[in-house]
Amino acid sequence: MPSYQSVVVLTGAGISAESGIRTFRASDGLWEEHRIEDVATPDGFRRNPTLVHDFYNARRQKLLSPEITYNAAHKALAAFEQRFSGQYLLVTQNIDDLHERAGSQQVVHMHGELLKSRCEGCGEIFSYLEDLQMTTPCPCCQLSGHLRPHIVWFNEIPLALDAIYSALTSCDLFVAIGTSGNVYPAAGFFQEASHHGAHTVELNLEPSVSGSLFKEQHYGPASEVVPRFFA
Ligand code: BJW
Repeated sequence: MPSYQSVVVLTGAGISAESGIRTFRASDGLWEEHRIEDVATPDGFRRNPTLVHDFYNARRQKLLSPEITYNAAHKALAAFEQRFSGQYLLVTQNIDDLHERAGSQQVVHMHGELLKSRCEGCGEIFSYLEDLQMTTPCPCCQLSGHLRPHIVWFNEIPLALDAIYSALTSCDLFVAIGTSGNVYPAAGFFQEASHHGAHTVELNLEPSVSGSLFKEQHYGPASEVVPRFFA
């Protein structure tokens, strides 16, 4: 890899696919079994909070099960961060914690974190409570019925956008890994970086929606293409 001063990496569900976590839009993906508007929108949560809590509690159990571990792609990014002396930001759309488990330090979870909950009453964020239900009181303000997964649902504003756009405008390398490019604003990040002069690279199993617009592309499983690119 040529020398760069400032690198932004965006990851999506594809980087965790080989770790046993399902992606969203594949034929056997997560959205095949659920209506997005029921489990991943604020309106869906208002209509049926129990369904939404059950959906996320099941995914928490899966994430915490022994068979789920980080893979070579997560590890390669953590190793790159450790040896890279320039500016580096890892932005993930993923709500799992596999980047952190692999050793990544500077991770921005723009769509939230599965292992956290948030109180809609007082705004406090904390480690999720086992089998979170609407009757559980908030540990901070003691209000019941206000706890929700700390997840960015459709029509909600993603997290840390100021820091992300600031990094995008000053990076000279932007790499998107394992994301289909269907969900905004993340799907537009490569254009923002490119507009400010960055080299843009797509690493994915197959071309994403905007794959041909990246300046460089490498296709294959993340566990192979990511370690090769960041070697
Ligand atoms: C591999 C691999 C291997 C497989 N190796 N690769 C019309 C109506 C309503 C809203 C909108 C609208 N038009 C636009 C919007 C906005 C909306 C949006 O983009 N909708 C589109 C669907 C059209 N976006 C929002 O609502 C966002 N908020 C927003 O826009 O706020 C307004 C605002 C923004 C900015 C400034 C000011 C205001 C919020 C979006 C929240 C997304 N949330 C989810 C759910 C999270 C919770 C959960 O997990 O349950 O986030 S949706 C889901 O998609 C999840 C993901 O992070 C996200 C992206 O998916 P990803 O990662 O790309 O996964 P896949 O499955 O799509 O792709 C996997 C890829 O991996 C594929 O390419 C495979 O080939 C590849 N792959 N195996 C390498 N082994």
